[in-house]
Amino acid sequence: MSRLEVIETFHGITFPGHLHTQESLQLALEFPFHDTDILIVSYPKSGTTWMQQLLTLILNRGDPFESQKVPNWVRAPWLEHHYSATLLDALRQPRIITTHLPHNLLAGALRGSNVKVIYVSRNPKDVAVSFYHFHKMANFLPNFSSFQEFLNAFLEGTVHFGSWFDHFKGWTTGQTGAMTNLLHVTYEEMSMDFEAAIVKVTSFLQRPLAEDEVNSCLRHCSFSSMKDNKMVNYTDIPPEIMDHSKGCFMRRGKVGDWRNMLTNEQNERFERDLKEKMQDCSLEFVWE
Ligand code: PPS
Repeated sequence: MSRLEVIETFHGITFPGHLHTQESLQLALEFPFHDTDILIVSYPKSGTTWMQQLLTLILNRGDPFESQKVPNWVRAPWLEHHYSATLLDALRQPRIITTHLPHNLLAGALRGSNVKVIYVSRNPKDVAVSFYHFHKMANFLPNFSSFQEFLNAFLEGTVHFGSWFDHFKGWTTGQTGAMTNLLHVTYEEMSMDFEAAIVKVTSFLQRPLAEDEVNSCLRHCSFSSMKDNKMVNYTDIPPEIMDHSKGCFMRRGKVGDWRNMLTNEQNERFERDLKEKMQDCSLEFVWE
């Protein structure tokens, strides 16, 4: 059987076997972080690639060379992917590392470290719509016969990468305990005022940029620029893995696209689930 069809179940969460093995997932849990590491954490389709691009540009003081010559998965590898071990070893300090793992799985590896964690979140309705479209083009993700079927699985938390609700709560609420080195950035604030988001991130990293360097970040992180950049748009990935005739990775890049997909009934169900599952979460959401 091809790895594209393999599903790895790890700590009750399913992961695509094309990218993960039991060993690579276990290694992630025991990863020896360096205090200088910068860790991007996100549930899929929340703005991960956007943040990878921004951090690459910040560390290069706005010089776009690396962001245009090195694929995002090489310059900011996913901790849990099976091909990442050698990539991580080859990175220069400070390393940009990416993960979709939930907090409860990574808490042990992060305990006592000074890793700077940037948690990127997005309105879960937009996440669900983006993720659904991604399932159609990514041949390492299961097929769903309809959006309704996908939505049921998303709300039940049985999709690959687990429950959005658990992921979000795990990384943003009290469970993160003494993690003072965590910055929460939303897709919506990046969309609304990307310059302010740059300042927020550079302040957190204590790496202020000059005006022309900020302008370069703005230019090379724009949706149109990233849509045309082969180092982030995945068009170099063979069609048997990502079928670009079925959609684009850089699809719409909009806040509130869920309105074009969810019926009133689906939206009401989503709202009910949100209310019920997030009642123990005191964060205020600005998702529109
Ligand atoms: S993944 O597969 O988890 O790495 O995906 P992720 O990068 O988290 O999310 C992909 C969505 O982010 C959108 N995107 C952007 N939006 C606005 N501006 C920029 N620069 C940008 N870069 C990526 C991308 O289009 C996906 O969202 P949708 O809604 O599907 O368009």
